[in-house]
Amino acid sequence: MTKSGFVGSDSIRSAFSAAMSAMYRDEVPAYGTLMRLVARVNEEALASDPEMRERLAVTDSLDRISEERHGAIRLGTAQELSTMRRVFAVMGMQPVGYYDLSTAGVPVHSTAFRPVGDASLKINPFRVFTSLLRLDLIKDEVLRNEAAAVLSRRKIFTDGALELVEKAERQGGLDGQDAERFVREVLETFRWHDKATVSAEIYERLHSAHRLIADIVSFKGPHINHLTPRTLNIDQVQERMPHEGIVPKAIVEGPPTRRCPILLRQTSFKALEEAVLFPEADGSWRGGFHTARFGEIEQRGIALTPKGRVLYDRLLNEARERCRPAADGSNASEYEAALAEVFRAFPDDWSSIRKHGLGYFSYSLTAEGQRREGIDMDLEAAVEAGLVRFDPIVYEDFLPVSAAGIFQSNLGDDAMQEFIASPNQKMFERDLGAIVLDEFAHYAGIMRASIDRCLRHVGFAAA
Ligand code: OOG
Ligand code: NI
Repeated sequence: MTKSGFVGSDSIRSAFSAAMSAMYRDEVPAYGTLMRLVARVNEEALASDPEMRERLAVTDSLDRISEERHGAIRLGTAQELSTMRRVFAVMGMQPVGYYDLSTAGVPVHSTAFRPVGDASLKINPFRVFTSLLRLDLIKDEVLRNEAAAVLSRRKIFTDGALELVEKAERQGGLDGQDAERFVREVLETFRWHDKATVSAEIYERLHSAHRLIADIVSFKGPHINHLTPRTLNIDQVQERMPHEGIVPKAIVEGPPTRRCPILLRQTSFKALEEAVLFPEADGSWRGGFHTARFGEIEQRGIALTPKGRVLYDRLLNEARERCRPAADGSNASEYEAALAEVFRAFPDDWSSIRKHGLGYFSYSLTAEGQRREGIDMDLEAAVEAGLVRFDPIVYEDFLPVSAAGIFQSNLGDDAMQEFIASPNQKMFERDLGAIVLDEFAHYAGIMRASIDRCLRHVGFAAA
């Protein structure tokens, strides 16, 4: 509770992510199975690596290590997106980054709503990858207009949720009772509805334009389509999923296994086919199926600078040119080998990563550095002398190629489709009603602030 009597936005976010997790485990039992596997693998990883255990005990809460880190939704209209921005703001989540997925054959563009401050991330890092349908990429004009008409009629937020968002904005926060109600009301927007709002015939047409379009347009709201806990050993979970009766996607997205983890590695179990009902003209319901919901896991590494990211992108492209991963997993080990080999060109010790300017680090005084005062040394010399240490800053965002891989494998493996690449951040920001935060500038700012703190305390000459 803050001084004003309002509940802190970090607490509201924590309550929301816990409520969402409970709802999703209930709705998608395979997700509960994945959560249990992740918790087991994390326990084993901590038990077998006391050094990691010690390190994580300092920086993270060990008892919440296996909790969700992110989820994802797909929205249909600008109005839905801008209202969602206001909803997330109440929970201390800001739009960070712009992701164009049209290049990868997915007709959406996206941002991630997430906490940005270090303290907030520590309390609860939950974020939501949020995509907006690009109706402008649907070629068939009749279908495009039909989809727009269906979307314009739906209301994805409850009246209670809208009322509480306005109240939070007006007052600058919510008291305990309102916060509790807010979480309950907002959760409704993310709930699964097994009754479609369009006929089976329209669903089929949307589906053949793109499966994602059918998923976004045909239902009452933007059901949460996956949640993603953190794993300490993603390769282990990937390997063990089949023993638990869940089918993993063909490959782990992102960089290969390394000593010094970079960016983000993710994998998922494939989306389930679920029974749904379509309304008929005579008021009855017709049975059918829809595939949308899955479970994912993630393991994060250091945030890369633009220079590091260019190298990462180049190497990833090179690996994919050597071996394009097939959706059925038939060449998965060949792809993994190509990836590992190509990524040898990316330095794999923290010191080299730092010296080459490839990653963002947080600098702090060592115990020895704290004892000494007013040392006339630049930052590099102080690092050399053991007065200043550097720790990797964790990447908290997403990767478009990986996201496309996650989308694709959960849309069905025949869904690959070509769109003309057309990033349109301006249009996205207009629809969002705000500008997205630039992730690189954000990490650079964290690094800069940590350097300034060092310089202030010890009075080093300018770095
Ligand atoms: C979002 C896929 C992207 C990730 O982890 O990269 C994503 C979606 O399928 O809606 O969540
Ligand atoms: Ni995800």
